[in-house]
Amino acid sequence: MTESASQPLGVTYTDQSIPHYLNKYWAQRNFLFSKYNDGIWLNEESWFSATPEPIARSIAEHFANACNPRVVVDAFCGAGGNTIQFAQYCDRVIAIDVNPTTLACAQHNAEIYGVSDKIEFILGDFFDYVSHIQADAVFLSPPWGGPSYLMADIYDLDNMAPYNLPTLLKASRIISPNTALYLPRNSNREQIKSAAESTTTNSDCLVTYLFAKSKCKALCAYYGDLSISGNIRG
Ligand code: MGP
Repeated sequence: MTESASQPLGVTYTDQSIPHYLNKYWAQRNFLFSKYNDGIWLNEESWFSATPEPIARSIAEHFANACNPRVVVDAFCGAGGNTIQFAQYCDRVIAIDVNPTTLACAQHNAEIYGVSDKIEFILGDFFDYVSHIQADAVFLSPPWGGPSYLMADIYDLDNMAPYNLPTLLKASRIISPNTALYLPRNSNREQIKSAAESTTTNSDCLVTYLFAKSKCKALCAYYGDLSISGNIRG
């Protein structure tokens, strides 16, 4: 197990201590992080928003194949599932999270995967940093307003809280048009498409549905050069 400076409260669990409402995520712990048993830290809110590792890897591979970015921003890095995978494919990842416990989890987990030297961790609000960051591509896995997103047949991205799709895209494009969003699988595709049309450089967008163990978990909306699916990594 990798030792980190100090372990925050409530980031390690057992069969007995996992809160009942997180049981389904606990059952998938080695699927969320294949190195879970090496001492991965996850605070309560990270359990339900972590990207399953095979999906995080496929997104990082898509970034590499589509535009081979040198520097990637992970704007809502959570416990680091996506950051760790991006770090395997690019030179540097800028990983941002507003919650100090969540960011401590991401730092610790990156150490377990042996990629922490490629990551710059920032404790803060992504929106405060957009004018100060230089990067080739941006990945956003924002809050979806909790697990209730599945109550609607079609999820309204204009009402996603606390940040809706237009707000997120407007901010990320200050850094780069090469932007991807990890969104609910029932997201309104018309809204994803019309958001692409609001950019002046490239109105294309690519939507991929992300499956794990034969079940659709989420979708990824790719804009800018990331919307080009056929590029081969140079
Ligand atoms: P889920 O709500 O557990 O759905 O989310 P499902 O399909 O009912 O799960 P099942 O396996 O029990 O069938 C599925 C995946 O969506 C999670 O593993 C996360 O990767 C992602 N996800 C879920 N939520 C609520 C969020 C969120 O708020 N933000 C982000 N970025 N991802 C989320």
